[in-house]
Amino acid sequence: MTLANLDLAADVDKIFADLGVSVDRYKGGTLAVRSPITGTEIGKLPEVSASDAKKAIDAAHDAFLEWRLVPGPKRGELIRLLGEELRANKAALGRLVSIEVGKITSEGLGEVQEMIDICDFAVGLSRQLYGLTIATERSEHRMMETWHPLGAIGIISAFNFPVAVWSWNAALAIVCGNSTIWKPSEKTPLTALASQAIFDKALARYIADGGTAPKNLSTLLIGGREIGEVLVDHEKVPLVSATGSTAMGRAVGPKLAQRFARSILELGGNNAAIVTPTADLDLTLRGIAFSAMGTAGQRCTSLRRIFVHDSVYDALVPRLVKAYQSVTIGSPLENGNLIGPLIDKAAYDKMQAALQAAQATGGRVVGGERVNETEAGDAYYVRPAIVEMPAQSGPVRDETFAPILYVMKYSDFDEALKLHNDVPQGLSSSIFTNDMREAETFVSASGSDCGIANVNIGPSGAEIGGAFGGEKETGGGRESGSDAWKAYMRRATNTLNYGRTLPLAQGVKFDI
Ligand code: UN1
Repeated sequence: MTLANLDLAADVDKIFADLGVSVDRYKGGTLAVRSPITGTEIGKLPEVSASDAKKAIDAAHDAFLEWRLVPGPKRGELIRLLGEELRANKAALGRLVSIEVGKITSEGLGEVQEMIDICDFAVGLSRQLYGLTIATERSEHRMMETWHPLGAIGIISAFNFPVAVWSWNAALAIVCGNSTIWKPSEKTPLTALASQAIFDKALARYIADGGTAPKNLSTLLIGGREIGEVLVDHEKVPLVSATGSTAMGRAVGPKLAQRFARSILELGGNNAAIVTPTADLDLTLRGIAFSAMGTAGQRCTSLRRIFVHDSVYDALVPRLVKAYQSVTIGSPLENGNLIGPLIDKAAYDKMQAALQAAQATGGRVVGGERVNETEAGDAYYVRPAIVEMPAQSGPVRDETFAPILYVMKYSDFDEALKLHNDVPQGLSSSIFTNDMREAETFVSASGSDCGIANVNIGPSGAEIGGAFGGEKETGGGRESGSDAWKAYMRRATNTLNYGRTLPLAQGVKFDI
């Protein structure tokens, strides 16, 4: 089937009909959504006003006041049901992710799997919100810490992982006893609406099974930047978890700090790999191809720079160039295609500007041109670009959200490591090596300065079990696994005296 013949609007109708979402909720509003697959409109959603958004946040706060009293494992039961509903609706939601974002089918499904995985994690966590018991210096005292729910948590998500990132935050926040308010990207409100409908199904089952839950536990706010601002400025939101550009983080972070609210910021990445003399080149080729070209270079974790040792440069780079020239590009709904479209024209323009700037600084560009233009003039498919650079300069230091891989040659490991870290961003990183010293150095204190550092796999495609996030201009936040849940709770230190005297700490005397 050609792109021009695809009827994506009909697909969307069917998905929402199956989910029980009425047409007026995704058509007939003001926020137009286009599928990047064809560039055609697939929805027009009603937007919330700023004053209604404020009221919704007040209501979410009220929901929190009730939900925090529900025991953790019972809260976990709701998320268990959410995981079940996601399993039941995996194909539909995965397809909608593909339609709205342009991800290939297996990546659309993978995104929903990531949601299921975090639900499973959160269910276990709901019985493990552990605090410490701490040795006290005073006799007949006990000291401990307790983790309490925090409040109505704001979630601002980006287009590229339109639903997984919501679920990382929402599943944890809810088992931790919070309510959530979600402002999705204006580019991807349909998948948000579908996820909220799936959440509502889980909630209805939970209540039918005898569970107690307040109204407005999970709120979706569809709107533009001004709605994000309402969320960031509202005094009843103690934490905002925001994913997006560094520019967005620079606007949001100081505002939250000003009112002493917390933030989890997951911003730009400029992820690199070092390919050393002992690298397994077959594995390296596959690792680079997936991380650099996959999702059309539109992951925060996408591979954007590689440093290749001069002894393996000629054995690897021509093979990579060949892979770039032969990779299959086209409708992400069609099996066999590995590269779908860019999200929109603005992304395409930014890619072309970066390639021109790279050329102007001595870069040799292969690829980057538009494909399928005659079939779908409003869709932006590109051949991924591979650019041999004489140095790490010009656009190499920026995150361009497109499939551009900058290739640089090195001869000294320490120098490569230095260049690896010499960019403003610090999300993810990798090394391809079979040299134990290089591998261990890379993940050591003096190695990669990123939040994620991998050996013999690319920088993208992390599992949910680890904490996800990065350093420097990436914002410092951590979401998802490990102990990231602690950011969604407040910690109280408790000292209890079960004796009849009142010894003071540090030997202080105060006898009256
Ligand atoms: C993102 O691009 O914002 O590690 C998230 C990965 C995915 C998540 C990416 N699990 O590539």
